[in-house]
Amino acid sequence: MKKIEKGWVERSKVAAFDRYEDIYEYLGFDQVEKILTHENKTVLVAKNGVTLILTSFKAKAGTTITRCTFVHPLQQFADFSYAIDTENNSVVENKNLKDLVNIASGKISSKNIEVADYQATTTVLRGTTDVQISIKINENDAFYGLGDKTGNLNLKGSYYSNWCTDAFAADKKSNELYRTIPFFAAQTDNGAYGVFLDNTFRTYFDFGKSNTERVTFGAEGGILDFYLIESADLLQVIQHYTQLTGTPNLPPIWALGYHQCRWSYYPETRVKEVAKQFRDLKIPCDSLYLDIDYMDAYQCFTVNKNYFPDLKKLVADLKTAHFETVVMIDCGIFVNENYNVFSEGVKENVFLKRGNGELAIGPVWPVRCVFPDYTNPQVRKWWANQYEHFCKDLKISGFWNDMNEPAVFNVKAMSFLDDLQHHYDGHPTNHAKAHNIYGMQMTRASQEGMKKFQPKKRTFLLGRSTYSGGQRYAAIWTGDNVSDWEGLRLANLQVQRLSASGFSFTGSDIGGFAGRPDGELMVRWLQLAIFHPLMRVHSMGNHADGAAMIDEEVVKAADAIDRADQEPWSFGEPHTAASRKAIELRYRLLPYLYNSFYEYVSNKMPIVQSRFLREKNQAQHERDFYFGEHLFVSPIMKSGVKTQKIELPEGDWFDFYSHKKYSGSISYGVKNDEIPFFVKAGTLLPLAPIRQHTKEKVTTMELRYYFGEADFYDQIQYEDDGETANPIDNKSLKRYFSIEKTSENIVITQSKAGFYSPTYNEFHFNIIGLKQSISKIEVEEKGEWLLPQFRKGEQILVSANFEKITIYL
Ligand code: MIG
Repeated sequence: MKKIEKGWVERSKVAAFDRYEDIYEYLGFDQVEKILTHENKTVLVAKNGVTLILTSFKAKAGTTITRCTFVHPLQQFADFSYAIDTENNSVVENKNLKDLVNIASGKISSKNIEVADYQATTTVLRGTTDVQISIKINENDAFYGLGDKTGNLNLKGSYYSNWCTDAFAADKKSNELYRTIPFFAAQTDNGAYGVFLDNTFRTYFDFGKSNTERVTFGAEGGILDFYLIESADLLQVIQHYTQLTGTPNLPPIWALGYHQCRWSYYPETRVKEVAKQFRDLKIPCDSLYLDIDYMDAYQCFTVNKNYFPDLKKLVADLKTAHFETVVMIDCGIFVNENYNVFSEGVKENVFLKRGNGELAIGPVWPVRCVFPDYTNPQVRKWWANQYEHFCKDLKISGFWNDMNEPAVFNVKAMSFLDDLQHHYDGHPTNHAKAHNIYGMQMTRASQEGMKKFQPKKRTFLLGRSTYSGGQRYAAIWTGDNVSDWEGLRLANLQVQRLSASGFSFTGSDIGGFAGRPDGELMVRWLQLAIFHPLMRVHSMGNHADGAAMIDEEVVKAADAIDRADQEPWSFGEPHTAASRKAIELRYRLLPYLYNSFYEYVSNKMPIVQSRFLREKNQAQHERDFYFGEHLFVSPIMKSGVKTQKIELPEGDWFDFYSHKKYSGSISYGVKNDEIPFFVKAGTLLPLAPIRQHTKEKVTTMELRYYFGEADFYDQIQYEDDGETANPIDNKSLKRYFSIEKTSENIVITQSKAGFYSPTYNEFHFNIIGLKQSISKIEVEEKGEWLLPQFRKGEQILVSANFEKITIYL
């Protein structure tokens, strides 16, 4: 709840001749006088003119999605949203929703929740300044979501606001961070619900902090427009939210490999050296990054010819060595008449202006920058075209959009103030409304460019600032974190929380951005990141003093920073070997991760899943999480841990390394070069061979069956070539496995759909954890019978086209 500023006086208390700084008026919602239905909408008008529009969205059985839009009499309502994935979600149901609302009190009551106390504050001088509403909290309710916040996973008792901010070195007390994801989900005794407040002004959420009885949420302007998702199941709520706001296309498979970044690798000899070291030391890696120093004087879409005399050749050479190159593109454009992006942009009128018509100029990397208005479709097109040379000629395969909050140096506000004018896709407005979607629209424009100039290939774009729905356009890294154990803990929390907020393709700067980890922390961070869909090492490197541009505090911190390297071999043995082992494991798990990504794209299933998503009342468990449906990860979060107490979820779990079966509460003996993780009994786990990069052909895949006691399991495994844009049915393959168990045998059946032929023809098949002895194994392939030799604990080679494996007990 926003505090009313001093000097504001309620209008009803003011006599006609008194003068105050500003006076305000509250508008509530009660005494409904009129109810109409109009094109799938139920419209309720209160006596004071405040109107509530209710719309129902199609959802799976057992779930309801109700959009509640409150408009007060002075506001104009244009039904427009940047967040909603309109291509896939315009399925509105024809339902009369008037019974949800109590005519006298204006309360919206649904199955388990009551939404009440709508309030809009309008003032003479500033118009609508605040809209809010609240929901009753029950004793056991727990709250999750809100994207990237750094506090406890359960948001109960906390207050957060959203205003995209360049939050260098954020800690657990930080509030406004790089992203704005105004969505939360609640687990209640009777089920679950979610609220997505689709409002791009600064939004705020008070989860019972100022009033323990209520969660209050609102925005500092605009319309109170929210989606109420109700279901028996919390995971369903998250999936429906993700359905509403969309998912990205499948990434190129290389983007799920290991990425090496630093601020910055230059000149080109250094880049080549790093590439060579990866191959020489046999540490797998798929991509290398060029940070801002590759640009000529920080001018986007230019190249510093001293450092990179022939970038095209470098990119080609790296590609020959199977490294993809990813380069940084910022949004601040240098004010320089001799720089075509600036001069052309001025001609085309693409840059943001202030209310008085002046170009909005602010310092970022170049000391004077202007900023494209990405909320204008014409500007997005113009921006997309800037990528032509880099994509088509230089053949750069990935891009990285930074500073798009938009961050402005040297000013306390860290960004622009409200008076900047935005197109907002034909709904002109100022920066107060457009700030939070600026970064999202930048990545949208960049994505457009990449798709235009590499139409056949999948794109990879990494972004920093974004808004709900921004997951459609870019993968996200959590931002400038700190190289300490607390930074590792926050990385774990932030990725879990983003994942529960629609963003599965995320990761942190491994090892930390500011400061330097020691070898042990670096290894533990790499191990955690095996299970983060984006696995990228990044650090501030030798640019600590660049932080001087940000503020003095940071300069002090920077002085204390050791500026050494952060590549996986930079910490000496035994850390290099442990780092290699971690990255190798990532490559082994790629088929499983890829399938989990497919589940995310097709079924909106988050890839990293906090315990509370799968088990009720698990809010206290923050450390351990599920990775896809079948793996459970218990990362090491402290120095010198010898044993870790792990509360396994229900059922039997196999230790990935020792194959030992565990259940319940265990004390696990920890090794330096391993991260504890477990495979659920009943899982068929595909494992790729260790490769140095994803272009290396897989010729045999391992397939492990982790024996489970149930009579039946089934599982799907998705595959395709990992690079062709929009794979369609005949370019992909789905393997449907089912496993049936009787007292005499176990039968694993495979049927396939699609026409993609993988590069491998065989599975190394193995059974883990079967106590009984096996008398014989029969493998059936297209009507032929093969009888491989098999001894327990050994692998057998079976055709990847097998139709049936029968294991006789
Ligand atoms: O003000 O491009 O978060 O990843 O290395 C710093 C330099 C600007 C901030 C990004 C960071 C990147 C750095 N950038």
